[in-house]
Amino acid sequence: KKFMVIDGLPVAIEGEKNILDVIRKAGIDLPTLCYYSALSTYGACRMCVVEGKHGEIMASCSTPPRSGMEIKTNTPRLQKYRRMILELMLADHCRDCTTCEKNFDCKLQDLAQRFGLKDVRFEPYSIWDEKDESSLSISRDPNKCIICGDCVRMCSEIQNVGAIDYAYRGSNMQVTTAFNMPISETNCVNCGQCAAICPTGAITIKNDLDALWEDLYDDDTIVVAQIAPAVRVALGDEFDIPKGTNVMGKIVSALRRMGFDEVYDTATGADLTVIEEARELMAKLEKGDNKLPLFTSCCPAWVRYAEINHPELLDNVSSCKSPMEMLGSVLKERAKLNEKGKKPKKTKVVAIMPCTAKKYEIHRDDMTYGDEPTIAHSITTVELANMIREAGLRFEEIMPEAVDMPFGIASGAGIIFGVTGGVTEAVIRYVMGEEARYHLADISFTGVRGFDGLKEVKVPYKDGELSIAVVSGLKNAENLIQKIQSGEVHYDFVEVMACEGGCIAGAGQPFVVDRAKPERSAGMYEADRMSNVKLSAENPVAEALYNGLLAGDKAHHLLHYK
Ligand code: HC1
Ligand code: SF4
Repeated sequence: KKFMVIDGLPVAIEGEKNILDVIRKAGIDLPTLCYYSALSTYGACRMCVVEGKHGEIMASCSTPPRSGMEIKTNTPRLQKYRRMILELMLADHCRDCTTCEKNFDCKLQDLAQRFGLKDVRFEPYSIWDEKDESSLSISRDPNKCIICGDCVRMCSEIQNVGAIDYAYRGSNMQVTTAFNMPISETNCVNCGQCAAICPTGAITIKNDLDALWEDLYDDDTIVVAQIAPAVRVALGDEFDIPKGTNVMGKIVSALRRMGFDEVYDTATGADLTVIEEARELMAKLEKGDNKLPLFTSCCPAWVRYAEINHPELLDNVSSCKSPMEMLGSVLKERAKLNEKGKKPKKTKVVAIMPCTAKKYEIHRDDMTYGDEPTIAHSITTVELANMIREAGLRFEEIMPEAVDMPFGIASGAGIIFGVTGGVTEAVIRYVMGEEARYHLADISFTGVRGFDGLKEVKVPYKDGELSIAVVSGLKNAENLIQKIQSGEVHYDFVEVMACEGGCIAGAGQPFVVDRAKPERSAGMYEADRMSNVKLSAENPVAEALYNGLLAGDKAHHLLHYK
C-alpha cells in the first residue's frame, strides 16, 4: 500500500490526484481560495503551500502525492507565508465588510480571522474600478477580486460560456469581460454559478429585497408568493437544520408572518408545465414533426444559452413558459377576474427560487401579463433566509403551515422538477397515462435519477419507444448538442438544466462545495413519495383550471410564450 507522511503521521494514498486531497482526508483543513475539485487546478492563491523534508515549499493542490513523501502543513515559515499572502490580498481589496453582500460568508474574511491578521501594512496598488451593475442577476465589484479565477473556470469549463476572463498582466491583472463591456451585453446566461463559487464579494447575486419589502408594507398591494420545488430542501442549511430536510411548511408560515397575503407552490405550476409540454411532445410525434428532439424550456439560463449559441435550435425548444411563469400568469388572471367591480388593489406575484437566472427571466419581453412583468420580484433561497433573519423570526422554532387554496395542491411529479431528471420523470408519467400509477418504481429505475451529467432513457410509447436524454451543466448540454447535430445520436425529448444537478444546485441556494446534492435530491424524492397525487394529470387543481380559467384558447395564451 502507498502512503505518505503528513505532520509525522502516515496517511494512505488512495488515488488522490494531489497532496491537498490526501491532507484533507487526514482531517486537516488546509486553506485554499482557488481550489475546487470539479474545476481544473490553477494553483494561484498559494494558501495551500506545504513544506517538504528538505525545506522545499510546494503548492499542495498542484503536487501529486508520491509514496514515502514527507511533508509538514504547519511550520513557522508556512504561517509567515500564508499571513503575507492574505495581507497582500487585503491591501488591494475594498474592505467595506459590514455592508458587503458577502459579509460572514466570505472566504477571505474568514481566513483573515483564522490567521489572526491584525493589520494591513501596505497601500493599495491599483485604483478603484467601477462596479458593474448591468446584469439583472449578478453584481461585479472588481475591487474585491483576488484573481483566484474560480469564476473564469466555472464559466468556461462547466458552463461553456466564457463571458469573463483574465485581462492585462502582472499587478494590473484583472478578471473582466471582453473589452470591459458591461456583463449584460456579453454572452453571459445569468446562471450565477460564478457568483456561487466566488470566495469573496467580487461577484455576488443581485439583492432585490428593498423593493419587495416596500410592496409588503404597502396596504394597497396584495403580495402573493410562490415557492419553487428546490427551495424547500435547501433553506434549512441557513438555519442549521439537517441537510435536505423539507422545510416547506415552515417557509409558508414565515412568509405569512412577514406579510405575504397568499402563499402557493410553484410545483402546482409545474403540473401545468408537464401537461402542456407532454402534449406538445405528443403532438409533434403524432405529426412526424422533424423538429425533434423537443428541448425543455423551464430553465432560463439554458434558453438564453440556446438563443445566443444555437438559434438554429429555437424551433426545437418548447413553447411552454416555465412553471414559475405559468403559475404567475394564472395568479394574475385570477386577480384580474376577482377585481371586477371592486376597488382595485394591485396584485404582485413574488417567486422564491433557487435560481439567479429567474431574476432575468421575469424581465423578458415574452414573460409579461398585460404591459407589466407577470412576476414582480424573483428572490433567491439565500435572500429569503436573509428576510427571515431581518424579520427576527426564529426559523428553527416556527410551526409549519399548509399552503393556501385554491392552488394548494401539487403532484409529486411537479415537485421533483427541482432535481435533474425530474421534468423527464414527470413527463414520462404523463405520456404513460393512468398506467404510470402502477409503474412509478420502474420509471424511477429507467435511468432518470442520479447525478451523471448526461443520462439516457428509453421508455415504451405506443408501438415503439421514446428516446430521451437528460443533461445538466451547459458544457454537458453543448456536448450533447454536438452529437445530435452530427447525427451520432437521436432523441425525442431532451431535458436541459443549466446547473449541474438541476435546481437543487442553483446559484441562489446556500452554497456548499458539493451543493449537498444527495441530501437535497433525497428530500425531493421523499416529497414525491409523501404526496397523495403522483401524476400531474390527476392534480384536481389543474383539472379545475382547464375547465375554468384556462378554458378555450386561454391555456395557450397564458401558458406559452410563443
Ligand atoms: Fe426550478 Fe422550475 S424546477 S426551473 O429548477 O421548472 O428555479 O426548484 O422553480 O419555473 O417547478 C428553479 C426549481 C423551478 C420553474 C419548477
Ligand atoms: Fe458565466 Fe454564468 Fe457567471 Fe454569466 S452568470 S458570467 S454565464 S458563470
